[in-house]
This record gives sequence, structure tokens and C-alpha cells, in this order.
Amino acid sequence: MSNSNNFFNGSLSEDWWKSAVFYQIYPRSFCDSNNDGIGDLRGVINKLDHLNDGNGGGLGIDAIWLSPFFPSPQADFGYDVSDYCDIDSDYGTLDDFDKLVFEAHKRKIRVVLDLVLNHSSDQHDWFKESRVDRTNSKADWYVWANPKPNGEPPNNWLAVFGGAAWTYEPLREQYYLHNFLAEQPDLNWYNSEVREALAEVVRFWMNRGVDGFRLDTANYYAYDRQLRDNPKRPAGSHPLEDGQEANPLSGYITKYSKDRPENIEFIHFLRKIFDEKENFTSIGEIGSSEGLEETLKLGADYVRHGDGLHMAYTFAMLSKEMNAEYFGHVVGFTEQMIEDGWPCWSLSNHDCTRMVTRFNCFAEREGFQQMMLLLLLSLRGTPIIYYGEEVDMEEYPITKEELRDPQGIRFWPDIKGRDGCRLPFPWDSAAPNQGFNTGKKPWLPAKNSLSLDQAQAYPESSYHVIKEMLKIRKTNPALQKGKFRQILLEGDCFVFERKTKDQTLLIAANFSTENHSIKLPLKVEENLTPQALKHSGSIKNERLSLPACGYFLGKV
Ligand code: TEU
Ligand code: CA
Repeated sequence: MSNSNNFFNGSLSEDWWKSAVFYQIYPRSFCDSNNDGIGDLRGVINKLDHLNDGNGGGLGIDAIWLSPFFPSPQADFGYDVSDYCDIDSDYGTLDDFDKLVFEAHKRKIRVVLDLVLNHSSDQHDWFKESRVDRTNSKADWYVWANPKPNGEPPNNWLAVFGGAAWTYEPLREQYYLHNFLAEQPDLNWYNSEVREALAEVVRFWMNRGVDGFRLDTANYYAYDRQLRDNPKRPAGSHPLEDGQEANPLSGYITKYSKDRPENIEFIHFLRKIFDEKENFTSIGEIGSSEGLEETLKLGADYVRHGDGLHMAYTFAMLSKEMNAEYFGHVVGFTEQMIEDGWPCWSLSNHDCTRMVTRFNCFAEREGFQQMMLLLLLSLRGTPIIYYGEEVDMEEYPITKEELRDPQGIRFWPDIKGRDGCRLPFPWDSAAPNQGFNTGKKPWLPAKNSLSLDQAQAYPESSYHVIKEMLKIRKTNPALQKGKFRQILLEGDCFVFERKTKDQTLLIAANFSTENHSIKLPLKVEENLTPQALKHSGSIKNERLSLPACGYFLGKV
């Protein structure tokens, strides 16, 4: 296949990822092309025009991040990889993948893969060999440790998905570390052979034409080599992640099992390989749960000085809490910490409660969702839209029988797991399974209240609001690269400016259930608010009137 990067010609700039709008696809749930109940790569190809047809049609997305589709026993739906350089037969073949890259590039959509390099599947050949004895060629590729004299695990570390982070292997009479499931053994990043093997994985996909990686759990690679116990969390302090209170892990500060200061060296190692390819990018998932400022600071640490990640995203906006003050604090503190780094924002993903449900979007709930999406697209930093936000996908109240997610299975009913935010994309209200496939029962029920055809037929839908805003972004450089400055925070309204040499834009949002009228310190010359937006602000006599969950964008 010809070099599909030619499609970008002169439009290819070194920091394309700073002005790009990303869209996360969960391939298992996007589109099922062969009607086996599971979304696949051909399904993604079939639906690329929805994202961007290359001729001004579709939403206008610039890049897709695809959750993992590598061979996997699916213990954690692809985040347990048994072969890093192939495609799981559920999802297709390497030929399908090449076609996907070609078809995406043809439409000027860049392709970002999700690399899970902290751990592999326990069915990976490396681990199968490693676990057999203490002398094989992969013996040190995972994190092995002797039991305590009483036979217990080496320390008190707990796994995110329940129980000890250690599982005993009788063949070696040792425990191995797994920060997630026992089926997801942590790789030993301190071993240089492991690093080289992972570097080869990175090059394999770079050579196949991908434009960047999302790095799963990029703050977990290093662990404390003395294996010290994690300290107990002081009473009264809370983990940041919504819904994790019932998880025993949140009773600990995980300073020894992850977030190690030396982890940045492994990131530097990866960055050198990423720099082997022109215009390559990376987004690390840096999910510290040690409070808001700590997580933002940690995220910033990973992206400064041009030798770490290109971008990092934290869990700050994946919170349950959302109001003008919280939003302003997250954005302001990030701006303060990030220096020469570049921010990256997302409001939801495949691990957290859908935004509409999480923020308890009141009254006309799409109003709040649309305001949040427009804010996401107005901030300094790269926005990531999660599939389905254009059709206001809500959290599905999963039943015990329908559960698929190992986290939900383990902690039910205290933590209901992540299936509710991973439903099949609703393409067509009139078709079987909302057009996800042609009738075979999907892996999770197809049950969103709104479908794409309905959203397209309704002029004030989130679909039209996003599409219009992406056009506005393209023609207003201050929205892409302008500096950020907070203007005011009052009455649950947040007002800020984005400014380049040639353009100043004013952005305002009302997080409250009441209308607000704000005296602006700047004169707005032109209203640029997307016309599809129902809850939009307006200017009269130098006052901005903002309806409940209203948004305003204007040229100063
Ligand atoms: O998530 C990392 C992570 O910390 C989350 O698992 C989070 O703590 C949890 O979902 C709380 O609900 C990444 C992936 O995004 C996730 O899908 C994987 O399960 C996990 O890593 C393991 O690879
Ligand atoms: Ca399929």
C-alpha cells in the first residue's frame, strides 16, 4: 500500500496534535461489520465518514484514539495483551488495520493506538515462559518476589481490580506483581531486555503508519524496588476517582506501587523512540488519585521540557464534581504548572460514568453536556471527545446478568463497573441493535435513548453543536493556540480569554440552573457562538446574559 502519509502533503505540521481534535473509539462497541456481536476494525472503516469524510462532511475530527484491539484473552477487554504485534481475530487482521490507516489518512484523520506497556496478559509467551522457573530466559521480565517467611505476599500492595496485587506461582515458589487483574502481570521495566522488546513493539506500529500512541497507565511502569508497604490514607482524605470509595485500594496512598519519581526515566526512554519518527505524538494516562492538585502536578511533570510525553491526561475532569469554581481551579492550576508542556483534556472515557449521568445534568440535560463539550473545545490544550458524546450517550444501568467488566463482577453491587459507558454506538433508531450490526445480540445491550439519525434530524442536537464548533475552531486560530487567561468567576459562571497576536476571543459558561447577567470588562465585537446551541448567551449594553447551562463565544 502506498505511503498514506502523502495525503497530508503541506498540511502536515510538526505540532499538528496541538490543534487537532481527538475522538476516542472503543472498537468493541463502535460498529460490528460481520454481525458477530463485537465491533471490529472494518466497522470502524465503514464509519469513518461520520467522523470526517475529508471533504467537509462528518463531525470534522482530526485524530482517532483506538482502544486496544491486539490479541487478548479479553480478561480486561483488550487491556490484557497476549501479542503486541498482531490483531485479535475478534477485531480483524493486519490487512484490515493497514486499510484502516489508509482510509483514515485519506480523510485527514490521524491514527493513535493504545499501548498497554505496563503489563501484558498472563497468556503472553513472555509470561508463559517467565513463570515456569527462576532461570529461564524471561525469568526477570516480570516482577517476581519471594513470599514473606509466613508465606504471605511480599508487601501490602492491592490491585485496582480487587485483592492483593500479588499472585503466587507454585512453579517458582514466588509471587508476581499485578497492579490490575492477576491475568495482567506487570512487566519489569528495570530490565533492559524488556525495554528493548517494548521499543520494538513501538517501532512495529510506527512503521505501519500510526501517528501516535495513547499510553495506558504510564505512571505505573516503575515500582519501588525495595517493595516498601504503601502507607494508609489518613482518615478524611478521599481518592479523586468517582465511584472508587468502595475499593479497598482507595484506603492507601499508592506511593510505592506507582507514581515513582524514577518512572520519568522510562518515559524519556520511550520519547527518544517516538522522536525517531517525524510528527509523532503521545498521550499518557497519568491517573494519580492523590487529590486534585497532586494529580494535575503529576500530569504536568510528565509533559514539560520536551523530553517526556507530548501530552498527559489526568482524571481531574473525570470527576463527579463539576461547577465553575472546580472547572476554573483545574484549568488555572494546570496552566500554572504546565510551563512549556501542552495540556490535554477529556470529560469521559471507557473507565468512567458517562458525562450526562455523572454530572447529573439537570433540566434539559443536553444543555449542560453541550456547555461542557463547548468548554472542552475552547480550552487551551488538545480535546478528546469520547465516542457517543455527539448523541448524548448516557450511562446504562447495567444489571448483574449483563455485567462484563471484571471490576463490576468483582465489586458488585458496591462498584457497578464500566460496562455502562461502553454500550454499542447507536447509529440508526430504526435498525436492529440501533444499527450497530444486523441483528446478532451485541456484547453489551444497544440501548441508548437517542440515535445518530435522530440527532442529525434535530437542529439543536449535540451532534450539530460539535460539528459547528469544530468548523469555528478551524477558522479561529486563537481557539487552537491562543493563550489562556481567566477573566472572571462569579455566580457559578466562568469567563476566560484565548488570545493570539491577531485575535482575542472571549468564552463564557454558566454552570448554574439560573440565568445570569454579567458585566464584561471587554467589549465583544462579534458573536461566534455556534448557532445550533439553544442555551446560548447574548450581549446587550456591554452585559452578557447567560441562560442556565449557557455558553457564549465572542470576538473581542
Ligand atoms: O486504566 C487505569 C486505571 O487506573 C483505571 O483502571 C481506573 O482506576 C479504573 O478504571 C477505575 O474505574 C487503564 C485503562 O484505561 C483501563 O481500561 C484498564 O482496565 C486499566 O488501565 C488496566 O490496563
Ligand atoms: Ca464483529
